Amino acid sequence: APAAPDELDPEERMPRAEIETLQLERLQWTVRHAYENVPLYRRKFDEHGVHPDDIRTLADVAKLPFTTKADLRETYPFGMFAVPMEQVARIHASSGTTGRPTVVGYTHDDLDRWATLVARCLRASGVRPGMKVHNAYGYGLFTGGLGAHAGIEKLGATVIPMSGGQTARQVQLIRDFEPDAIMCTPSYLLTIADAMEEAGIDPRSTSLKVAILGAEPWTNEMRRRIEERMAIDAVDIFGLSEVMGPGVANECVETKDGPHVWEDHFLPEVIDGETGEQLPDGERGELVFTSLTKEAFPVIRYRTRDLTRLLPGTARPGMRRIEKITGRNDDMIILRGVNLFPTQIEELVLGIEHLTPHFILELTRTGHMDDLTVRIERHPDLDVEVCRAATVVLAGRIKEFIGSSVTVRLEEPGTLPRSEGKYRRVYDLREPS
Ligand code: ADP
Ligand code: K
Repeated sequence: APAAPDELDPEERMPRAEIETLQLERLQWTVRHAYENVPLYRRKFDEHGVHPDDIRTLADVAKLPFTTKADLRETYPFGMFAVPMEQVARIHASSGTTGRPTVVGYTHDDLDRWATLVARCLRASGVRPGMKVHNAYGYGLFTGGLGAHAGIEKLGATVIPMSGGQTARQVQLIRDFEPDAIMCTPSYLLTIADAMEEAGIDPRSTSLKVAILGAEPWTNEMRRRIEERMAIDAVDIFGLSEVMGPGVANECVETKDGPHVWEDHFLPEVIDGETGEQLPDGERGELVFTSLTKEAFPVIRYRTRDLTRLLPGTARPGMRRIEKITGRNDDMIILRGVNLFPTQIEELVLGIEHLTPHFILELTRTGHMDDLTVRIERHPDLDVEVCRAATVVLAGRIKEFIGSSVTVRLEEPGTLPRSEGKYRRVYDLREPS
């Protein structure tokens, strides 16, 4: 018989006090490991006047310098690896929309721990050994595909290694193979649901019971839409390649109240992005992680640029949760002095029943004035006038929310770009000034 969850991975349900004891031991190990084996960490610690011996309590983590994407670029490609290359079993790299990609490495044991944590995420999402999981995260250098793959196998479920793209084929294989769960980005699941409808399949009628969705921000409004449309549970998985990949944190299906951080392996902090000051739990700021068990690529106070807050654990009381991440510093739009995140528009759009989730945001400039245009596809089954009325409601709500006017343009069904992975929502067409 398949092992019960706790037998597979007892640390998952450790009480808070035990987690903290483990965290301190592992933090001390990590800091020493980084200092002794990564020249950049040694240099930064020395410049900062801090030594591994100074880490006596968990709070001492605040004495350490931050690590940023710039540090990874400076040491491109392998300068931050803390083990000899012969011990590196795998390399991944993140997309790197600006400049060089960031490269990360894993030992065999790192890969094994990663798989264990993704298996933990899957269990928290309601997936069990013996179920079939359709994996539509992209395979390759991106951590999503292979990261999810290993976790599905580790759990003892059956992996269907579909990767991203070839959407018609995805639909056919979902119908033929009857998977219980699917893993992909939330925006790609929308593409798949559309393709089901085009193929004459009711998205509510498939074998899928749960979707484990991540790699990009998505709102609770989007969750509601997806769950209704596909008759599934939609659960949030969070991660980033620098810290490990998918599986750093995951929601529990019974509460769906934000991802629990697997704190036996990662120490989270939230800081004020401007001052670098650590913020108390409950306050919003930039999420920072220190890895606790990584051999090949330890990270010390890595600044994710993701914005959220730390909350007490619920379904896993030993671990803290992060509030569902709705934005990253890099995604922030500054429109006439007002800060705006694409997810805030997503919430407003999906709060209006007659609007589709297919929209993009375009920024333009006339003279010194910035303009935002929301281009949104009309609902194929609804009267054009009904859709037009809904866009007027949307324009009003956005104006109320940000205090200035935007243009909302109704587009024909199927004319805007569709997601095949991480969706590009914002197009900045302003002249570089
Ligand atoms: P890249 O930096 O190239 O996007 P990654 O693939 O490592 O590289 O992406 C990690 C980032 O993706 C995170 O820092 C976060 O911004 C975003 N992300 C991942 N999972 C989620 C999620 N569940 N919710 C919101 N954002 C997420
Ligand atoms: K999914």
